[in-house]
Amino acid sequence: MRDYQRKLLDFATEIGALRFGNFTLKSGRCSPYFFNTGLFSSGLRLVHLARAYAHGIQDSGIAFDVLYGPAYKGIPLAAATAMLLATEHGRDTPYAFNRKETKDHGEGGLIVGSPLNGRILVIDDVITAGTSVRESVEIIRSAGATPAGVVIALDRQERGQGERSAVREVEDEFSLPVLALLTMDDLILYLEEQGADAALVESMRAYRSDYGV
Ligand code: OMP
Repeated sequence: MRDYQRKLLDFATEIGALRFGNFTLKSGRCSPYFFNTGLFSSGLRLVHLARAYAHGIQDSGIAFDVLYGPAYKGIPLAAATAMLLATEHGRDTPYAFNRKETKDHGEGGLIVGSPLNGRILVIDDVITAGTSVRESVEIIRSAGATPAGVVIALDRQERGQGERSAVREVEDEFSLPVLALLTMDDLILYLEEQGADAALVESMRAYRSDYGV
């Protein structure tokens, strides 16, 4: 695990953004953990999260022109990560996001911020089944731009619509790289390193083997 990944895990645990217990997911699955990026809800918390995204993006070497954050959760992620890319990596990156409702007055349109020109990197929170990523690819293509990749905080490594993982399905279907700052395997490793309760580690492993790939 890289230093920025461990720091993100330490901080996410500290603020309760990464929780262990019983959670019902969007997919209906019952999960022993939940990662809630909505809890990075202060200036300092957002800096920690955006710093990890900026590191991951820089390390990945994915070439792109505009960072795109799908509404609503992707909006602060795109804005904050563009700030960290500029202030900590000397890379002034245009960013954009979509409205959920098209406006028919004022500036109009579906996209706010930089126009979607060239190669677009989608920034999102978590991929479980990949629903939200599919919508973003459609929006980018209909704007005449090219999706360049997807960056997410957590890949839960769960099966998507078929037997492959949701992330692999997105990569194959759209020929796009998906960069995850963390994976479920990283979480299990982290719990073991921290000497977590054996029953918790076991429940994570059991979930991974039931729904994972
Ligand atoms: P998909 O759109 O099916 O990939 O599900 C991803 C969404 O599930 C995220 O955008 C969240 O709204 C939510 N989610 C989390 O935020 N964290 C988790 O650990 C799990 C989920 C989830 O419900 O699967």
